[in-house]
Amino acid sequence: MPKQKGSTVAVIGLGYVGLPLALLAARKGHEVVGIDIDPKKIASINAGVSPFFDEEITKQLAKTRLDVDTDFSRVKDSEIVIICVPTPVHEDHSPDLEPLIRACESIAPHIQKGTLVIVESTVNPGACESVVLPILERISGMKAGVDFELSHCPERVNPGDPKWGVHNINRVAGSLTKAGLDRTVAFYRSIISGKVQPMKTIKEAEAVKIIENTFRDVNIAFVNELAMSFDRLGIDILSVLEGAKTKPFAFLAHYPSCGVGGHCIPVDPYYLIEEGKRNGFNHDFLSLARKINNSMPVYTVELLERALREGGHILSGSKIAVLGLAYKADIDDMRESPSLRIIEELERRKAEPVTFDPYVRNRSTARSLTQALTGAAAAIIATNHKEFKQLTPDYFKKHGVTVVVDGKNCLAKDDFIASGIVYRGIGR
Ligand code: SAJ
Repeated sequence: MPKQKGSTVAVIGLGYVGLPLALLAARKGHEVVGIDIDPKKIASINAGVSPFFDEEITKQLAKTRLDVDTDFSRVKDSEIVIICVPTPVHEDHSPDLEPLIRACESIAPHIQKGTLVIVESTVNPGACESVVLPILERISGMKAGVDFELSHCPERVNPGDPKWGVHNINRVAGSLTKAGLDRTVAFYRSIISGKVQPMKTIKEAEAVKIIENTFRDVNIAFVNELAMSFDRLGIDILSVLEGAKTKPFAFLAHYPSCGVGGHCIPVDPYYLIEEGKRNGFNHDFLSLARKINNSMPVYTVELLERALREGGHILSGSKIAVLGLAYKADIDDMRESPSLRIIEELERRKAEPVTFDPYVRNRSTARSLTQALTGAAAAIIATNHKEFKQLTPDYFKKHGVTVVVDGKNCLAKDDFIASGIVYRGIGR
C-alpha cells in the first residue's frame, strides 16, 4: 500500500499546542511549515532549543529539522492551515480573541481555493462561524464551505504529562461541510493514534472542549468549598476523598488547593459564560465555581495570617517564603498562576513575600530555596513541584521557619505536626 502522500501543512502559533503538533505532522510525513509572530521563538526552534520548558520537545527538535518562519505568505503553499494561537481572557475575565483575530487576518490574504483552515484554539461555541469565518471571507474574497473549508479540532494538550501527548490524545472535529469534516478527520487520523470523533457541527466541536474544562473547574470548586468547610469542622478532606474513591463508580476525585491556574481551566469557562450572556442566559453555577476558585489564594493567605497570629506573630512586616510560581507541578508556565494572587494579597497585607521556583528562576526573587527560607516567619507551598514535595519539617526548622501553609496539600502533614511546626493544609 503506497504511503499516503502527505499534505502541505502550515501551523500558526508555535507554543505548547502548535509546536508539538508541527513536529508530529512532520514526523508523520506531512510537509510542514511552522509560522509564529515571535522571531525569538523562531530563532530558538532553529537552534534546536524548545522555546518553553519541555524535555520531550527539546529531544524532538534535536531529531527533526522543522521549517519555521515569521512569514505568513508561506500559507499560500499549504493545503491545510491550522491555527494554534492562545485564547486568553482580559484582566476582567472577558474573552480576548485578539490573537485569534490577528492570526485570521494574517492568513486570510494567502489562503487558496481548496485550503482547509482548522482552528485548534479553544473558543466559545459559535466563535468559528461568528468571528473566524467573516474575517477569512472578507479578506480572501472567497466563500467558506465553498471555496475553502473551515473546521474546529480543539487541542487537548496537557503540559508536563508523560503519558498523554498530541500523538495519542483522542480528538473531536467539526466542520462547515461534510467534505471539510472528512478532510479534517483524515488529516488527524494520519498523525495521531487516538480516536478522531466527527461531530455533527462545528459548534458541537467547540462545545465539547469548553465543557471538558468547565467540568474540571466546577469539580475543583466543589472540593475547594468542601475544604473551606472541613477546615472548620476539623475534617481532613484528603482522607475523605481517599474514602470516596473506594466507590468504584460515579465518583471522580478532584483536589482542593490554593487556586486554579493555567491557560485552560480558569479561562475556558468564561468563554461559555460570556457567550451565554450574549444569548440571554446566565451561567450562575459556572460563575459561582469561578468565584470560589478565584477566592482560594486569599483564603490561603488568611490561613497563614491566622496561623501566625496563634503563634503570637503578625503577618504585616513578616518575610514570607512563597515556594512555586508556576501554575502546576514541574513546568515553568505562570499563566493565571495562583502564586501571583497570593503574592499580591501578601503585599496588600504589608507582608514581605520572597519567591523561589526552580522552574522559573528568572522570575524568582530568591536565588535558592535556602535564601527564600532563611529568616522567613512562614512558608507557603504554592506549587507542588517534585522538589518541594519531599521537604521535611527539619529542613524548614533549620531555616527558622515555624509555620508552613501547604497550598497544594503535598507535604507529609503528620510529620510536620509531630515536629511542632504549625502546619495548615487546604482542607486538612
Ligand atoms: N487543580 C486543582 N485541583 C485539581 C486539579 C487541578 O486545584 O484537582 C489546579 C492545578 O493546580 C492548576 C489548575 O487547577 O493550577 C489547572 O490544573 P490542570 O491539571 O487542569 O492543568 P492544565 O491547566 O494543564 O489542564 C490541562 C487541560 N487540558 C486541556 O485543556 C487540553 C485539562 O483539560 C486537563 O484535564 C488537565 O490538563 C489534566 O488533566 O491534567
